[in-house]
Amino acid sequence: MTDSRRRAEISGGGFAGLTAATALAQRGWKVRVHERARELRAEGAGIVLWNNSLQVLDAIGAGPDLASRSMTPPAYETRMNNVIQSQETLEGVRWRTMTRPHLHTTLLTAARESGVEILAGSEVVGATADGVVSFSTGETAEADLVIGADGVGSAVRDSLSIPMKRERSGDGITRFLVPRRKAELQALEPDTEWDNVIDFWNLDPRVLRVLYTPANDEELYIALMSPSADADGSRVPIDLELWTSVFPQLAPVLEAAAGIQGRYYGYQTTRLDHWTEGRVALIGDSAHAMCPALAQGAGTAMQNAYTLAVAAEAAADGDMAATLVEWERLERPITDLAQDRSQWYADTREMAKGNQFVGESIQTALYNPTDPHRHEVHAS
Ligand code: FAD
Ligand code: 5PR
Repeated sequence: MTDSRRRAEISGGGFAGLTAATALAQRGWKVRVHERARELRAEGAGIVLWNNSLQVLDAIGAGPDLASRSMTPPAYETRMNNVIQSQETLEGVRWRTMTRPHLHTTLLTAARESGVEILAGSEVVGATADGVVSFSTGETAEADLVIGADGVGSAVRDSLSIPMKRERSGDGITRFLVPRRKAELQALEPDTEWDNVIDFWNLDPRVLRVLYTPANDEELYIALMSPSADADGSRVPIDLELWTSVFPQLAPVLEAAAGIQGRYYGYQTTRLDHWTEGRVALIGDSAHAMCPALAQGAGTAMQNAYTLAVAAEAAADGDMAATLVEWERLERPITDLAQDRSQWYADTREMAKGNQFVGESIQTALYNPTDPHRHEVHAS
């Protein structure tokens, strides 16, 4: 008997690719994920997810696994020159912190349990609008839907020659996972709630910032930001003397970070003229890389992965291209908003004033991509 299931070929086994793969497989599709790296693992340190992506994790059945090793800190605190500007308790807003390896493992498990075939060491070199993917081996495959989830340097995107605008910021960041060392931190600053996320900003006389994010009981995610023009501030491994002179209360965890090589990432935003081309759709950083200010790069990647799977499932035979165009029309504005706000925060450093997650800056986080009625217009 021939396999009558619809087929999806996905380039990239990151957060976007694994989410789309799982959601499609759970809808009866035959799905292959091609990951260029030989090993399936997440690069990077920690991550914050909000309601929009937590809803997606629930919908694909990965909620309990994710919750088992992640946390919701009591507050999101902002300090400027060590003076508390705000402690946002984010009442009624779902958010969680975790390590990147934990999120990646959670998604890998969900994908495998849903029957997704994951091929490590498989590099995609391009795709065509009619659904043919080609690989570095010279082989090709045909699919009803091709997904480019291959990150900011996307080969699928580049092969389609979609016009793209890239905006680079002057700031960047080096990220680490280190032990919590909560007792030592408490000894240095007893009045501080060390379970909070604490965004330590210093603007004067020198721009240096540490974003302190507990990821679970044992692991701490710290991100050290400086302008790329500051050679000492952006050096890796970090200049321990410089960082502890500005943030003495973080000495125990900065010492741990200094023992790790680290890598400095410059912020960038990429905007595409369009996200789809025939049977090909782009999601995640390949379509909409953004500055990390609102912590929505992975969140919007997973959100768009999920809504894409739902839309593709509903597409009639021969109608995939039009379905994808309509999917982009409906889903893109809420991602564009997160990109614009993140770029604005990165450019202005307005987050240093506190109350970071209000108004338009919290809208994407509150979005529920699994609500079938989310696009209905209510006449009032
Ligand atoms: P990627 O994670 O880049 O995955 C792409 C995958 O495709 C990789 O595994 C890669 O190896 C593979 N690949 C690439 N090319 C090919 C090819 N040709 N063939 C096959 N496979 C290929 N987001 C949040 O939501 N919350 C945060 O707190 C947050 N913090 C951040 C902090 C920093 C400093 C930065 C830089 C980003 C942050 N982000 C955050 C953003 C987030 O990391 C990205 O948006 C997210 O990882 C994008 O996922 P993706 O799956 O689209 O791409
Ligand atoms: N939020 C998070 C983050 O990792 C960063 C930023 C905001 C969770 C940077 O790494 O503003 O740069 C930011």
